[in-house]
Amino acid sequence: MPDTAPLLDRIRAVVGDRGLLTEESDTAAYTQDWRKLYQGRTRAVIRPANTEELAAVVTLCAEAGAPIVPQGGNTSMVGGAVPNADNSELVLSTARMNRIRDLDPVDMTLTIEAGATLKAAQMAAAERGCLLPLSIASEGTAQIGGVLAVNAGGNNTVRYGNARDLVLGLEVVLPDGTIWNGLRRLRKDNTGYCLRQLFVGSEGTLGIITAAVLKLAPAPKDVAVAFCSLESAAKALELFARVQAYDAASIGAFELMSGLGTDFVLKHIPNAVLPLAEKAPFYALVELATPRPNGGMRGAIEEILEKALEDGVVSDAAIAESDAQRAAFWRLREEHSEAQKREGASVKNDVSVPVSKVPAFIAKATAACEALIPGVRCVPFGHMGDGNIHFNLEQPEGADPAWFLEQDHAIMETVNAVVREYDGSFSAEHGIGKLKPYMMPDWRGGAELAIMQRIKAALDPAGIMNPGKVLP
Ligand code: 2HG
Ligand code: ZN
Repeated sequence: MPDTAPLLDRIRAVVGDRGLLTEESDTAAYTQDWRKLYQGRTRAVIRPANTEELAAVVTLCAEAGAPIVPQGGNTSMVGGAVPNADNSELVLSTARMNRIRDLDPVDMTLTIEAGATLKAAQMAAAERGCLLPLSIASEGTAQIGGVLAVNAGGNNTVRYGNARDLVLGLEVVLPDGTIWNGLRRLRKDNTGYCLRQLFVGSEGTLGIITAAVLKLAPAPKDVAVAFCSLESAAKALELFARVQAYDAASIGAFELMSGLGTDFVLKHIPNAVLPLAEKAPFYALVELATPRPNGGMRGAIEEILEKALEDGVVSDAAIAESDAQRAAFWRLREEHSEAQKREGASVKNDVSVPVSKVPAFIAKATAACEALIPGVRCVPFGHMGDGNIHFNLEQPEGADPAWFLEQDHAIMETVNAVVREYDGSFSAEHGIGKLKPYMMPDWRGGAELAIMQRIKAALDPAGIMNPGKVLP
């Protein structure tokens, strides 16, 4: 990268002192990912206050040929938002662009800027009696722009789809600084190529999402949550099939947890308590929800579980009696990543298979990983209702964390071989980022990767937008 001082002066003139961080103590939080897999360096973190400022900054960077790494809440699991270690990339943070521009409870739409956290967006929707039906463990920190850029999935995909399915309109700044205002809130709009879906899932490699129109749903008024123990993942599938047959439209979430992963939560997370008398090899968190008041969710879940207990599908179950208990059940699920981090080094496999293949996949992948690394601790958990399992591996007890992390490619290859057997995907909801581009030719090679490369070349010919991410 050429001398950046003149460029940074020009950028300062656009965003002011408040919008430019250059001291290493200030930029440190932006240069390392949540998992601490990558330590980057940057000369500056730019924090524009609005779309016009952001576009002006991108224009200046494009003129200078300066590579940009867009960043939201920096919660990527695949290093998607951190700069390289060679100090050649500038970080462009959307954090200050966090306004809610509009919420229309009749259109059921929320128009919101990229830097708002997902939690803030959910709360804005709830205040007006609506639901933003996207929920992920990092929602307090993750920002809308990043959530859309990576097409996050999370807990409610089984019912509402992924982030992609909630996007009606987008505003995007392209790699040359052009602002594309596609903030339409239409349910029907067949007008050529669907550009918004091109940017959703592009992980900041084609442009920077600055605002979006999101589709809302009616807020649930009757919710029932159960925490169930199960002898095996196969029993969890049987339970899922029963809930689906009973009332598929009411399933809000169906989450799977392993006994070991839950033990880590109980060990590391303060005040975490198992709501059941005995531990089990697997647990499922089942949420039923309806916008109808007194919609019978409690009765439904009781009926399903009574029969499932009778038939030996479920070993035990607790139904939340209050909002606080419901939150406590969810916490046991949502703290899985944090607990694994505290337990030691872990290698993550964010994969998906057809829902019906989840138990077979878990069994095979567990056997394969245990054969590869004796003593490794498999921690499968996640969104069973949509087939997305986080097949994470915790280092063997007492092993050197650095040594374990060096095995990451071998581990991912082993798991991916099983994923392939079941026609699954090597990246379900976390994206490709910096961690997985090398897998792309193998999984998406041929015409698919060639199309992606042509799109990238057309929109970002100089390759300044999030270089080294997604594409090999
Ligand atoms: C979750 O479902 C997140 O909690 C993180 O997607 C999963 O830590 C992980 O691998
Ligand atoms: Zn997940």
